[in-house]
Amino acid sequence: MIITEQAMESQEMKAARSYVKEVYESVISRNPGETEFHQAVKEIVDSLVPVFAKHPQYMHRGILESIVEPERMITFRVPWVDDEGKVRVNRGFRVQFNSAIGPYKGGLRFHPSVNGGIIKFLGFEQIFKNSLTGQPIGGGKGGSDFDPKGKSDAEVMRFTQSFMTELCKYIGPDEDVPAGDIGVGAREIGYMFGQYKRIRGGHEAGVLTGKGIVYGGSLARTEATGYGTVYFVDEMLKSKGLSFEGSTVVVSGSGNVSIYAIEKAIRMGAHVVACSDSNGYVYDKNGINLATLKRLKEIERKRISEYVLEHPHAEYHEGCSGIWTIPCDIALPCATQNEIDEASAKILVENGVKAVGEGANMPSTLEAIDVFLAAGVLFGPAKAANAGGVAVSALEMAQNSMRYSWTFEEVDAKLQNIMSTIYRNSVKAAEEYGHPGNLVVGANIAGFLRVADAMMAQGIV
Ligand code: NDP
Ligand code: 2IT
Repeated sequence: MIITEQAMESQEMKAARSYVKEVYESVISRNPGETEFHQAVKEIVDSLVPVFAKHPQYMHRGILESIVEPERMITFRVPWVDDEGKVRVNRGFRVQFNSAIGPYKGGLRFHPSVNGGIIKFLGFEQIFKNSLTGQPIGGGKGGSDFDPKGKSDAEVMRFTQSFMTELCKYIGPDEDVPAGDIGVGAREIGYMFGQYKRIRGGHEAGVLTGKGIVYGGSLARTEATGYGTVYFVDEMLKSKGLSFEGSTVVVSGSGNVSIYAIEKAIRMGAHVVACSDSNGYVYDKNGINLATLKRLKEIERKRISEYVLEHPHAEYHEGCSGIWTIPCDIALPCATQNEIDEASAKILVENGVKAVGEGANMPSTLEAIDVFLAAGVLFGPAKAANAGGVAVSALEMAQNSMRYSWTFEEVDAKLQNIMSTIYRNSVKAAEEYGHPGNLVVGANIAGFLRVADAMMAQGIV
């Protein structure tokens, strides 16, 4: 019997689909209740079906069942004493997910919602994101359910010192290199670096990234994630003859990623009309005043509602999801996971959104992504669009190793180059594997292949 090429292909696709389904079902049963982790795995495995069909050797070697299992998951107690003298106990986490292409690398998140499933979703995504940057960094993530809001500087210092007293046993410039994420910025990194140095001795600058410039930080790391997201979206826009110039932009959040996405979008000629925090959002039809925003959030650590006290023509609305009802050309979700659900995605599409760039990690639900892709919206998935932060972290590690620092312009030029390479590689992988224009599939595949090849080369470890 002659088997046609098409029938052959569909048989291979069938085998790949059933392999992926089996691994996904085992992830659900082995990690009960970790819904965000399940969601992150689902997005990846669905994208990888054509890869396993084309390269069955990855299936035979069990790459997928290996990659969904962290190499190591560390959980620890973080006791500290608050300003009233009361003992508080938080939980600390570090997931060392995959070291096939380099030392574990990924941020630390301090937020009351942090649990093992959240850290695993973030660490899992980080494997593919870090691979996409083209740099030698593996995937890791960590954090704590500590809530920095409303805490004094002294309390934050005592907590971070206690956190690092335990974490320092597991990290190092060639082993695992943490950085910031939600609730962890320059202040927290500074205290953690000080404690690490005190315990371990020596000045191992490359153990953390996002450090202050005066003690080994990289210029442009603060700006990198937000700028990188805008550079990535600009690449998507250019492919359709569009640009930021004159466009209306909505950016959720008002933290590190949001502030610098807003700054770069404004510099590219956009009109950024809204931003938010976890209490509500501000709509300023004249354009968000960046100087006010930076002062309120970076210096005074105040709520976004205070913006309207200084700009009374602007509107403040309680609640987060309302921000997506504001008509815009470009939406940049830069706050947190699952902030755009199916209903919000539909409203954005009805209002004519042309591009969505994910500055946050997994800000769109799987259903929301389907809405954007079906409507032909240019969609920049998180792993690709927000990879600029970790990419510049890797440049910070490189500078620390060289005991040398590049200028802001040099780092920014490297960042732009990395973002356009990620864009091109994602476009190419999407085309090669039968999903032209789908950057979710393209980024997942391009990120996966490098890690899978490294795992194949290194044997069953
Ligand atoms: P920040 O802590 O600086 O800012 C977070 C912002 O998001 C704040 O405005 C915060 O509001 C808001 N936010 C946080 N949690 C929620 C929530 N549950 N609901 C609504 N709003 C919320 O963090 P970053 O800017 O660093 O991080 C933002 C996102 O970007 C995260 O998804 C992070 O994982 C991702 N990311 C960060 C990178 C980095 O380099 N920092 C790199 C790549 C991705 P509030 O102050 O009220 O809590
Ligand atoms: O999600 C991320 O990529 C980050 N929080 C940045 C990680 C890093 O190591 O710079």
